[in-house]
Amino acid sequence: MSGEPRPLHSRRDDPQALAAGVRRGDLRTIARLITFAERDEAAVAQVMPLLQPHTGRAHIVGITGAPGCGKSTLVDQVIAIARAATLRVGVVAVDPSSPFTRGAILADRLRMQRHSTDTGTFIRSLASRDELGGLSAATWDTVRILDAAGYDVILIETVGAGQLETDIVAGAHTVVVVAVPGLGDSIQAIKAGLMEIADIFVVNMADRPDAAQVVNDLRDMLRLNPDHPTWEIPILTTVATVGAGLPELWAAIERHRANLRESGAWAGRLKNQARAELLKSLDRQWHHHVQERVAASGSLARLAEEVASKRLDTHSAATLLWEELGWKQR
Ligand SMILES: Nc1nc2c(ncn2[C@@H]2O[C@H](COP(=O)(O)OP(=O)(O)OP(=O)(O)O)[C@@H](O)[C@H]2O)c(=O)[nH]1
Ligand SMILES: [Mg+2]
Repeated sequence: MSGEPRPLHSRRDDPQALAAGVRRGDLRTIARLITFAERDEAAVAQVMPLLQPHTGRAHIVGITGAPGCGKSTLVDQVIAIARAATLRVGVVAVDPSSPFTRGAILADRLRMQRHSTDTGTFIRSLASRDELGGLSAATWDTVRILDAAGYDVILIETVGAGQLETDIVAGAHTVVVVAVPGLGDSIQAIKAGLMEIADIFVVNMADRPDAAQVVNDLRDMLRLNPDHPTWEIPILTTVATVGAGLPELWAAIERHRANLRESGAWAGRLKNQARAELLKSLDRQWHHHVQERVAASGSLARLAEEVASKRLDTHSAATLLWEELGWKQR
């Protein structure tokens, strides 16, 4: 990730052509642009302004929960239901450790590859990470690309393991948090950050013992925190492997969408997400700028030498470097 814009590779990478391809729903172009987003390539910064006016239509649904709780299996089932309702579905699986299991989806993807005009389902995994918010930026660029391409529903699957993943999914319109029985204290098993962002709870693997206990624990927990004036958070049970409870989950997702529209909260979610994203983007640009300036100044080696030979401490050296680069102290 250098600060220098990379050259565009070919005519196909012309921003206008890329944007037009995405708008047409051309799968190769969509895939290509997402790859650019993953690599933080200059082309993305040139294409996104062209796509932005065409975003805002899709219902963005986050599905999160502990590793192996059945997120991908649920996503598979949700895709099937949405497709049956003739909706087009985009899926962004962030850092997935297990593959989509459903043969039908694989078949769908093969079919789509053969008929590149079939834009019914688009599934993309993002596995890259960087602590400056690169994963989040790539995820949301991907969401926006799929939104501009006309996908009606965009599902983001993230493992609810850390703050990074929680932040990513918190910007979705509708957040589905998945719990499962058999992980000991069921509430403890759901990370605190996830509890707060859930719009819908799903207790998956309801074919296992103790699913009812998890439901009860969640219900008690919600009773203790009743601060959702316009939306009563449902607790649903599913057996994702056989699709049990899936129509009810889909109905709840649709109900939540209608609720956001009616309450006026629809745009608010994305505004919060945009604000967080903007700060991260600023951080990254600033970071690259500082790196470049430091590399160009030549002072780093000299000051490091001073620190190594104990003539300076790191804090004072950083302050000197900061001043040498012409910046004022805070
Ligand atoms: N018994 C039972 N097994 C399930 C159910 N849902 C999913 N599984 C199984 O649980 C395993 C994990 O399912 P995934 O859908 O890959 O779970 P995931 O949450 O996407 O996993 P990661 O992406 O690795 O975090 C698979 O073997 C599924 O077949 C369910 O309702 N009941
Ligand atoms: Mg998965």
